[in-house]
Amino acid sequence: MTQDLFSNPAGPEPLDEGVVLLHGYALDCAEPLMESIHRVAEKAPFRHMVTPGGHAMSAAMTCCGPLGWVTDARGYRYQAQDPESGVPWPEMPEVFRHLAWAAAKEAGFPGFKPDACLINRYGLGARMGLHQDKDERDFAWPIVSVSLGLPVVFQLGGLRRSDRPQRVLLEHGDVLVWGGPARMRYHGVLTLKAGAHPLTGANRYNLTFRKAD
Ligand code: MD3
Ligand code: FE
Repeated sequence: MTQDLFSNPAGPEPLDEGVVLLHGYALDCAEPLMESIHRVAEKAPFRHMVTPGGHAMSAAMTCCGPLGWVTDARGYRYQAQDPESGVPWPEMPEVFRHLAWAAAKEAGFPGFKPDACLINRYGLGARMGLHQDKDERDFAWPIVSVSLGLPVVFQLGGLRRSDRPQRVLLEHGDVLVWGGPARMRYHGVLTLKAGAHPLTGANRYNLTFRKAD
């Protein structure tokens, strides 16, 4: 293993070309973020979406903002309505928008105004296999990710699926900005282990902010 799992000095840390780790950047707003997640989920409940291949995802998902990412038998896409209700996704909470904007600026992407936030909830045993995020229109914008609750081992692969992934521990409050040459890298998360977090219980939440359109 080339990556040290347990040392993360404070401040922006370039993990690799185009990847900026802001360790603990969301700690100060973790409580409002969690309250906002719960408020979004009252309107657009977490659900296990089904891949085009017919498999239910182990992470539960919901979205907020003008666009939401969905998967079903027809494929992957962004759309303005929650397919479960037919109504627009909940508005992106101000604390979300501000965090994404500030983190992107810190990482060298001023002016980031995401139009989609995908919220993933991982319970015991949930994982996400290696994939690329390529359903967005303009890959010049970064993706900003925010980890809350239980830690998980993240896999940072390369530009080809066959590239051996590096392992990075993602912890409560970590914010990562994936831009430039990192934008199209394969990535995933290993199986969530049992645990208890004061804010999230047995879960890990991940927010990913995207400019989809
Ligand atoms: C690297 N989520 O929602 S966040 C996803 O922890 C997703 O829920 C994971 O992958 C999670 O699509 C990982 C970190 C992340 C997000 C987007 C990336 C890493 C990325 C896009 C390009 C490269
Ligand atoms: Fe992804």
